[in-house]
Amino acid sequence: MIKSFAYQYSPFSDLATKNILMTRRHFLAASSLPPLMLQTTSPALKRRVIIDTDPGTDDALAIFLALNSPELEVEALTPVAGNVPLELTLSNALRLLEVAGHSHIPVAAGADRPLVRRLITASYFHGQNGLAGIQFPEPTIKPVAETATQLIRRLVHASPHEIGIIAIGPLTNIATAFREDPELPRLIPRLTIMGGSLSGGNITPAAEFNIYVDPEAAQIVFRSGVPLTMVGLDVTRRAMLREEDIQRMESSSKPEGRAAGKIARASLNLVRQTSAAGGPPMHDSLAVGTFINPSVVTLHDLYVDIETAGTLTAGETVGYRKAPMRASPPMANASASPQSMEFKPNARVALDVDVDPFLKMLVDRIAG
Ligand SMILES: [Ca+2]
Repeated sequence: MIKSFAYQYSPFSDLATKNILMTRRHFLAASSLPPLMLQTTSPALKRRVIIDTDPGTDDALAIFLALNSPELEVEALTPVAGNVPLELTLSNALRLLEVAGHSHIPVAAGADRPLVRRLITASYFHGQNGLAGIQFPEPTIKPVAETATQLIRRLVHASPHEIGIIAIGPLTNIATAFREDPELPRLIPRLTIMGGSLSGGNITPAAEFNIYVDPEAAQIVFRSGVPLTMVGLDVTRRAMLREEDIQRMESSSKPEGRAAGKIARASLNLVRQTSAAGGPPMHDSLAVGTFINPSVVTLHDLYVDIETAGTLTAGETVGYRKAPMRASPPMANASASPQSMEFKPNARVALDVDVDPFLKMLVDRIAG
């Protein structure tokens, strides 16, 4: 009863709408909590989660946030090629777990390239090593023998409807798992992604980086029917670390707090080399924050599909709020007539964010 309550609290859980096993006392207790008081949720209510990731400077802080959040039980990390090649995202994931004292969490190697495209990385923004050039010791722990998709499928099937996923890199691993195992999307209570944008991209005018790297994978995921929350640039580009946040992490008594401070300081310097103002955006951490407590953002039900054909726009997330839902006209030599689509929301999309409470949660938890 208690175990399932954590999901039932989430207003976006399938179970929530059914109120299965939820007592009136639980419901009233959950309803009356101010949103950020959920930080004190007892360990008995932990939600189990896999983090699919491409560390990545903001991935590092996102992973530290998850590991320091009493609401979450991190079951595994599944690195994927993205910000830097898999060789580095894999070793960085192992390094970050060691730094944070969570060496017991399994790490399973994922895809080393997108489904059908060449890998484009973002080392200009994450440093050649993916962690803004900060050197951490070589990891002593090793990846498990299973691949990322084998591990994801095994964990989800062993505990159907219990294990959520936070995906903060290109969606190659998740799409591959869904393709291998079409039943999987129905067994995952929530997939929260950092990715996409309804307000312009960051790697091209149209596309956000994670979706741009593997648009075909993103299309599989968005069309899969999995309960999906999209935390994209519309909100994440506004959640920038401030100088005082970085100083708090730098003076933390916790190893992962100080590691986060070093990465954030180096990221700030990289940001200053590439753009005019502001601090490092906490793209991935906001996806973790939203998974923990959706009230840090404002979510809207939309139908979102992924542009995969465009030569200038591949990876664009096209969001429909209402009819008419219509695709581009067919070519003159095609037999099909213009396609009208049924409006059926497939994603909860974050379109506004309460930045200060989110940053407070992030820094309080990481810095300790
Ligand atoms: Ca990432």
